[in-house]
Amino acid sequence: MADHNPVLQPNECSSTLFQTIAAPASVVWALVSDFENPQRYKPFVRSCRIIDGQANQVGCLRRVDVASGLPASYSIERLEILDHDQRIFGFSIVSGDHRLSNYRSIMSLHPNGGDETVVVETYVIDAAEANTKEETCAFVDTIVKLNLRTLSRVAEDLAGKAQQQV
Ligand code: A8S
Repeated sequence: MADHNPVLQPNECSSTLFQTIAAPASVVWALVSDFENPQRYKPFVRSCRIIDGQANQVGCLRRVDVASGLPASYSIERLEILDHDQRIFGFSIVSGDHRLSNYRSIMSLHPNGGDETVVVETYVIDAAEANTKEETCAFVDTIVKLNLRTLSRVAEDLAGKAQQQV
């Protein structure tokens, strides 16, 4: 089971977001589990490369460069969990020129019958210095919601295309 109820330290905040996608879990999982290519569904990601370890092996590190105009330009992230059987994916942010401190996220996929998938994503983060927990979570929520909505659109596109080939 993915842990969507983390125990929080006093300086941490957390949020859980849900997205229903009209595509099979296998299609959504192919996108989510591709640690090397977050740009497939994260609209702010400009490019990404593995900088340590073997791609898609737990413990490997990726460098993510993000679009200009954001309060940061890059992020170094570690693959923490990759469970293909239960479809659970987790990563943490270990450094970068942003203000997100001690960020980690876990995502699980749940087939919903009728070829639908429910994605549940929970993140935990330290409240940014000079910001309240609410402000920190509001900022991150905006990014994660946009990622999940884009994931939905891309997966539904792929599923639609797959169907046309039958
Ligand atoms: C994710 C989640 C987040 C990514 C944030 C929160 C980020 O890529 C962006 C802006 C920032 O200020 C921080 O699943 C950082 O990717 C879009 C560069 C890390």
